[in-house]
Amino acid sequence: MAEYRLYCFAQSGNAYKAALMLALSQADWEARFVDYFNGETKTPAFREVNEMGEVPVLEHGDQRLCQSGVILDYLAERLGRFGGETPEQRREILRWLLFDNHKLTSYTATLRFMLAFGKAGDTPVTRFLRDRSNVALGTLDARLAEHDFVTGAAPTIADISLCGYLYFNDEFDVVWSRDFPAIGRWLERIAAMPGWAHPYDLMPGHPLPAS
Ligand SMILES: N[C@@H](CCC(=O)N[C@@H](CS)C(=O)NCC(=O)O)C(=O)O
Repeated sequence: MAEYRLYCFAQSGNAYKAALMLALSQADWEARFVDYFNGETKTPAFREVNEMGEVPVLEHGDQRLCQSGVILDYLAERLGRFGGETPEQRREILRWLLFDNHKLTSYTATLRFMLAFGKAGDTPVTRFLRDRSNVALGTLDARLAEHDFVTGAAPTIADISLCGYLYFNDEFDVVWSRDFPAIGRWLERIAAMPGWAHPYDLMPGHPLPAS
């Protein structure tokens, strides 16, 4: 059995944040596939694993953690990677983790879900989500026009969190070079790091079976 066990599925950008951290840190980990598209996260058995009914969930020894930001913080501490050096850096990482969870991932992931899996097309709801996602992406793009990584010259768990959904860009109709070029260059820098893999290659469950 591997040292770390991650409940995940390939289409989950939130689970990707934890999986990517484990991969970039060359940790000893294994995936535990969660059959989200057949309702596993809604089952009583899964609620025993996570009362919030979500992936990712990380098991390590007798610990069981959920919420990608908490998992990233825990892994940074345990693995000694991507966690920042000073209290100021750690607060800066926390600032971007909160921005990601509230403003970037929330709107972008919901937009992508509705387009890619809900086949919603162009509706008032998807237009609202796209506007909100674009504002958050614009904030990130402006930051990355000035810095190689979100909190400075080196990658941290803030980068790992913020990029969680952004390698799925063809599923929410964003072209980085056209729309947010600094984000595109940053995604290439992350993808060049040893251990990087696309979410569909890092976690089980892709492609989805034909419905
Ligand atoms: N804030 C949470 C979000 C986790 C989340 O939304 N997970 C989704 C998959 S990407 C999920 O498991 N949803 C289950 C459900 O809604 O039933 C985190 O960062 O871990």
